[in-house]
Amino acid sequence: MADFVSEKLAVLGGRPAFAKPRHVGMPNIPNREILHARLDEILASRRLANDGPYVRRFEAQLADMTGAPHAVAMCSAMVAMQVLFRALELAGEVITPSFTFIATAHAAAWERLQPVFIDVDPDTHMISPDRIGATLTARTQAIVGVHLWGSTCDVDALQAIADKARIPLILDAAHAFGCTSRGRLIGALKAVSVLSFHATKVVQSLEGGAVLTGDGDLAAKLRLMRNFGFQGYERVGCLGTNAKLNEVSATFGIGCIEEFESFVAVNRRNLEQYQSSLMNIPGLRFYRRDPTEKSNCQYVILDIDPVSCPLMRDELVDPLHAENIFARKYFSPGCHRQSPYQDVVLSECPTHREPTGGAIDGAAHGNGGFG
Ligand code: T4K
Repeated sequence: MADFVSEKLAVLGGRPAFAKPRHVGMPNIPNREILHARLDEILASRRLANDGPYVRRFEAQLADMTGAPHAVAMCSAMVAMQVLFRALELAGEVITPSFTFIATAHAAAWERLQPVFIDVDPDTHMISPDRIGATLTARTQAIVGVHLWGSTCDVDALQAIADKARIPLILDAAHAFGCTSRGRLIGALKAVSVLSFHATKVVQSLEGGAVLTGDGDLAAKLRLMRNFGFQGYERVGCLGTNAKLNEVSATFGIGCIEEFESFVAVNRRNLEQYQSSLMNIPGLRFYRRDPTEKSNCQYVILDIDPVSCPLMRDELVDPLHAENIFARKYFSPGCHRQSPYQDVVLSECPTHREPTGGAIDGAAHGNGGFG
């Protein structure tokens, strides 16, 4: 609830509704006593990094919670995607949605892969498999689908296209810890998935990520590559990098997994409260999640209808900021309009326009939206 409700909006000189800034993406902090005890243990053991016991425990929990045969923890989702692209020896183009966090495109481009951007479905905000069409060519090396807002994209349709083209399907699952696709946990899918444990995610390890896969050989290769390619103490078996997760980060991740259900319950309660409070405002539409799927309810997403809403997204966000409610315009502008990708044509989107939706939330967050 607001600390204070002024007759005059803050943007017009009134007192802000909240005395302190309410940020989108404020981190979930697991039980402090347990966290402190584990940090003491780490400090006493002096085992801080390099595949230590907490990283292994975190990986076992991840596999268990996501249904993945193998979970390989890394220092961030973006780096995990880069290492994965290397491990799969991709060279050429990858098909991916433009409406995603820039890391999806950057991970490909950093590995000298050309992102080919596809427009998204205005209702789901996620990649439309039926738009892939002619963008799939002999140069296409993989499809990189993106799950958003605690919902999953149309994995089965994407997998069918990838299988037919004999290319891998990779899923950017940064937002999808604990979510299902047609009732299946994301780690149990054929596609390789990449999670993020950035501080703003429902399960956070300060910074962190992981690859989930059913392919034991791929998992073994990723483990080598994340640690400079070392096989044992001396021998370097392949090109590698430093993509390791450290022990302190792993303890945060472990604590968040232990409290995952209660974090989701808070997200759900917040979401329901926003919905019941704002649902009658003309022109605001809440993002619809499939009620038959499990969702972490991590983001509260609003689309703005330009016809029935008197204010557009950008006109709404500024007054909210003045009230100390730091709603965000994720992800605006789209990747294809950011400097590194401006020359890349957004495929098959004659109707594409800049997003006009908005996210309103001080606790859990996000935004999408199309005019
Ligand atoms: N794929 C997708 C679909 C993603 O959304 C992301 C990341 C990735 C891949 C890549 O994952 P990582 O490589 O990061 O593991 C944030 C996060 O930095 C980013 O991880 C996340 N997605 C993205 C959606 O959001 P910004 O630019 O919004 O971050 P920032 O610093 O503005 O933080 C957001 C808000 O959270 C702030 O208003 C304040 C609050 N905050 C943030 C931090 C870090 C806190 O209260 N405490 C904190 O410690 O990107």
